[in-house]
Amino acid sequence: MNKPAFTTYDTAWCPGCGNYAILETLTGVLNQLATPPHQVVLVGGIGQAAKTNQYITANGFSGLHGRSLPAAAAIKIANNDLTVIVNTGDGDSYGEGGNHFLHNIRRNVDITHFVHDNQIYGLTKGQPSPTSDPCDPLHKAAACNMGATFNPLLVALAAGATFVARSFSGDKKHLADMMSAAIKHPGYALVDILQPCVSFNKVNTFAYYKQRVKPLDDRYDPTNKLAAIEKAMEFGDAIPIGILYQQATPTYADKRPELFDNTPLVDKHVPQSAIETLIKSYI
Ligand SMILES: Cc1ncc(C[n+]2csc(CCOP(=O)(O)OP(=O)(O)O)c2C)c(N)n1
Ligand code: SF4
Repeated sequence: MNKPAFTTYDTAWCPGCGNYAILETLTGVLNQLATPPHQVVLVGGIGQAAKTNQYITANGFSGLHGRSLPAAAAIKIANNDLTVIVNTGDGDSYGEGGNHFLHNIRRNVDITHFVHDNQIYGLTKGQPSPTSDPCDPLHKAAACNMGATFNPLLVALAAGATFVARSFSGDKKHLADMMSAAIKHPGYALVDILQPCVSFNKVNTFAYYKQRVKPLDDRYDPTNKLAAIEKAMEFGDAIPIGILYQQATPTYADKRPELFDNTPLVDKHVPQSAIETLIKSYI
C-alpha cells in the first residue's frame, strides 16, 4: 500500500488532549482531498492548538499570537493555487485575534478556520478565554468569565460569514464531514470545534460535551440565516453541532479578478522599473 501523502509527527500535547482527534481527523481529510501536501499551507498563531501545523507533513506558518488570520489571508491572496487552513485556539482566534476575526470575515478570502475551542487558554495553563463559561457561585472551574461569554458563531453570522459550523473532537465522523465541507466552501469558513483540555478545564470535559452535543436534524435548513442566528444562541444543556449556515457569496477573489487570473500573484512578473518607481514614491 502507498504511504499516505499527509502523515503526522510526534506532538508535545498532554495524553488525552482533544487536539489528538482533531490532528488525526484533519490528516485523514487532507488525504481524502486530491490536493498534494506542497499545495497545502497550515497556519497557526500561538497556543496548543496553533502547534497543529508543526505536526503534519504540509507547509506550515506560525504567526504571532492572534495573528493567524491575516497571515493566512495574505498567503492565499499571494498564491491562489494554495489550500490555506488555519488551526488555532479560541483565545488566539477570538481574544487576541478578535479584531482580525471580525474583519477577515468581511473580506471573505477563501481560507478555512478550525478553532480548537477548549474554552480556556491551554498553553498558558488555564486562564479564562472569551468562550469560557460565565462565572456563577456553583462554577467549580478556576477559569470562568466575569463578563459575558463570547459567542463566536453568532458574531461570525453578524459579521457576514458564509460558512459557520460547530463540531466536537469526540465525534470524528462528524468532524471529518465538517472539515471537508469547510475546506471545499469557496470563501471564509469557520468550524468551532469543541475540544476538551484534560489538564486545565475540569468542567467542559469530554463527558460534558458528549452529553450535550446534538447534531442538527435533517430538516434543518442551513441557508436560513435567521434560523442560524437562533441556533447559534443555543449553548447550554444542548449544544447544536453541524453546519448552522452556508451560502454562496462572492469571495475576495471574485471581487478582485485582476489579482486572481491564471497566474498567481506570486508568479507575476513585475518590471524592476515599476518597483523602483514605487519605492521612489515613498521617499
Ligand atoms: C501578545 C501575546 N500575548 C499573550 C501571549 C501569551 N499566550 C500564549 S498562548 C496564549 C493563549 C492560548 O490560548 P488559546 O488560543 O485558546 O489556545 P490553546 O493553548 O488553549 O490551544 C497566551 C495568552 C503571547 N504569546 N503573546
Ligand atoms: S494543556 Fe490542555 S490543550 Fe494543552 S495539550 Fe494539555 S490537554 Fe491539550
